[in-house]
Amino acid sequence: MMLGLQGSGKTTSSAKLAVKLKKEGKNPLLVGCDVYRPAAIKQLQTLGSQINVQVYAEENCTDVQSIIQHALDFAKQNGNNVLILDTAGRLQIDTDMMAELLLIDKIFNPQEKLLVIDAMTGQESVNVAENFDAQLNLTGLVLTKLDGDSRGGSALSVVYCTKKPIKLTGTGEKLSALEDFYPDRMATRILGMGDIVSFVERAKEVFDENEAKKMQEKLKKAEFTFDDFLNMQRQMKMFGSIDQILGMLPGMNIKKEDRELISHEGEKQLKRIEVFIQSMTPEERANPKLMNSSRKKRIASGSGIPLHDINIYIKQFDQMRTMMKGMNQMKGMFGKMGGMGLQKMMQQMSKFK
Ligand SMILES: Nc1nc2c(ncn2[C@@H]2O[C@H](COP(=O)(O)OP(=O)(O)OP(=O)(O)O)[C@@H](O)[C@H]2O)c(=O)[nH]1
Ligand SMILES: [Mg+2]
Repeated sequence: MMLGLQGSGKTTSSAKLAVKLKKEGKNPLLVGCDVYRPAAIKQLQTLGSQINVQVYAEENCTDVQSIIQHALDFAKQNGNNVLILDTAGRLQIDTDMMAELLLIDKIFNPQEKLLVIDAMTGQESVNVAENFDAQLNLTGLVLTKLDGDSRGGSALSVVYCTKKPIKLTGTGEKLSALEDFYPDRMATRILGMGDIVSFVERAKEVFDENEAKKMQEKLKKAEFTFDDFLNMQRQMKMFGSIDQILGMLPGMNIKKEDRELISHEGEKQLKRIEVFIQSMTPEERANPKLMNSSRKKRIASGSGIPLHDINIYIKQFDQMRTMMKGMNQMKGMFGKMGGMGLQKMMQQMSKFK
């Protein structure tokens, strides 16, 4: 028995489930129990013919109980060994609807009572699931529309509150888009777009607040020096590799391989920049404006880095300084770690060539 709010994906998931069962060698029968929405039976019949699965429905009959009884009789004669009951949805859980479902449950005692939840619904689905479970004692959950933008974080709360497993997931409108539930994939999905919680926790561990405030002031006034850059880089290193940092930031959406490449290149460049800065005198490090051509030449021969690259580093350092000054969201970067601020900074840093 497929249950759920209106539009959650019951009918689609019923058809998907039929496809899955058929593949497993069963002979499913789809039963149209949505007798309220005029087009519901037609929808089920269309889906059934697409997947070559029989549909039992009675047009002009609103007695769901008798429809199911007839469907059972039909199945027995016809050799169907699984019935999938596509029930009607409602905008909110209403008592009439629940009474009807309770009756079906009592009379036919379905082996599976699956609540279909739209992943986009968010935390409201917790209330819905608790309500359904309290009345019907669900056997499992189906989480649909995981192909959308939603991360499906509500799955955690729903499972936690009902203690019922997610048995299937819907990952598209196509009737093949039904998957078993893989907890690790769900966890990666929930965390994968950026584990901002770990990110902030890590930041709190690593960055010194006083240091952060000083740095913030400097950034605001564009007093950021090469020394500060080195300092920042050291703190960054304590924070983790560029790869780890990128992995924790939300919305980066970079593939793991690419992240490793960026990280590898980025770290190589950062090491080179460190050598470059360490070849400067303390005065030069504290005052980037001192960098004239004879000083640059001296640093080039001292560090073994070509003058051309040194010019680029200095130019990019200046750009970064200007950018940082304008970056209002950098507020408390090392204290509160404004994620976007750091993200932009990392991008800028990885541009060093
Ligand atoms: N992208 C995407 N769309 C889905 C998925 N499952 C269902 N849909 C779409 O969601 C809409 C509603 O799906 P239905 O299966 O009709 O939902 P329902 O729960 O039967 O709706 P009612 O019978 O009106 O309560 C349809 O346009 C489906 O194509 C899914 O996993 N991914
Ligand atoms: Mg439906």
